[in-house]
Amino acid sequence: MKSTILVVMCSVFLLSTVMATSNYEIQDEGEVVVVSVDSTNLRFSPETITIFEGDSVRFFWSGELLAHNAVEENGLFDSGDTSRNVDYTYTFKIGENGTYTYVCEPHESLGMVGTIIVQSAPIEEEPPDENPSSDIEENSETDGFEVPHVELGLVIGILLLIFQVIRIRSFGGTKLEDAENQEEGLEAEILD
Ligand SMILES: [Cu+2]
Repeated sequence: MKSTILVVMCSVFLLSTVMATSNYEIQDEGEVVVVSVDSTNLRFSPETITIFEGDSVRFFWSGELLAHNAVEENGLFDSGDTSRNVDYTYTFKIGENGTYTYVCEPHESLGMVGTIIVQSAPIEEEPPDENPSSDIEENSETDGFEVPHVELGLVIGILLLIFQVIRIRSFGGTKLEDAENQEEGLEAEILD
């Protein structure tokens, strides 16, 4: 009975930890669109891109014949000095939606100009309940405690167990039944 509570406690704790972690990762993710220099040596490729807030543009070229850079006309981003090898990434933050023009400074007059259209971040629906972490939890229950990062949950579970034992002892035998009933209720709640 108590070991069941222990396992349930650990599972709930781990589940919440994993879910918090994965939410953070979802927020952090954005698409990365690469802009390079085309074969004419005087054009960005692609010249126009459309992305969302949270996405990144990576200006990437190497071994070019000419040295280039990418500078937003209002200074939002700037890849720095012109170079034949550039690897510079700018991530558009929430609120930075709009249309941006950037140039290669030495070749602007020759038409080396690019456009980035940044759309507002899509309003995300609750992601469907494909929850890979719940599979891991089930495995951790059946396999015993073989999942390496189970330790913290285990420690908390043991502390709760010790707390229960102390409480039952200090309340004496007459309260034991009440405590057991409370545990039943707690377990039922968690399992719901
Ligand atoms: Cu250039």
